[in-house]
Amino acid sequence: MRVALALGSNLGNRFDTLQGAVDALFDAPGLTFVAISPVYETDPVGGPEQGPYLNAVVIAETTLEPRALLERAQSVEDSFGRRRAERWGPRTLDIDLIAAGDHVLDDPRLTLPHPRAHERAFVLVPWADAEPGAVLPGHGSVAELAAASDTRGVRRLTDRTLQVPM
Ligand code: A4P
Ligand code: MG
Repeated sequence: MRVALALGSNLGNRFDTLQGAVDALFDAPGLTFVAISPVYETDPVGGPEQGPYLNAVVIAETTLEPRALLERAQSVEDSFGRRRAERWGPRTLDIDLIAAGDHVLDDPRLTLPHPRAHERAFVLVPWADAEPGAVLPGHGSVAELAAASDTRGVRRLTDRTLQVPM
């Protein structure tokens, strides 16, 4: 099954956190790397006043069930000191499961596709870079959604790229 994971950080050493998260995600069986996007610096969307994020999207193939993958993502968040204090508040690391094959789930603990992905340039733009032919179930072409989204607060980092996990 093909999965898209969105990574975000706006506290601490944001770039090193994203790289560490990518490495940690693939540092266990069941997940095979496919592609990674450039890193974008993005204006915060929603929540309290907070600093800019770095965001990226990673594409993988997996044999894991979506819930098991979410658990892995959350344990990586925890290992980077994630505190769940305030919804949409600043965080060292957020890993969202954006889509998992054509799974549609309506459980608050795991909603698939991610309920806000289709309207968020900080997800759509890097996703379209990493997987130009991607389709967001229920919404269509990710590249078209990205092109139609408000990208004013989304700036590509030109001097640094994430390393592919070993
Ligand atoms: N959950 C349900 N579905 C999913 C899913 N598909 N992927 C549940 C991940 N988690 C999912 O998440 C809250 C609960 O959502 C989890 O317990 C999980 O079971 P959380 O990570 O603890 O809290 P959160 O991230 O603050 O909440 P939420 O609703 O996921 O926030 P969003 O919508 O992800 O927004 N602005 C910029 N520029 N860049 C960002 O990355 N991120 C957010 C977070 C807001 N603004 C941002 C960014
Ligand atoms: Mg989250």
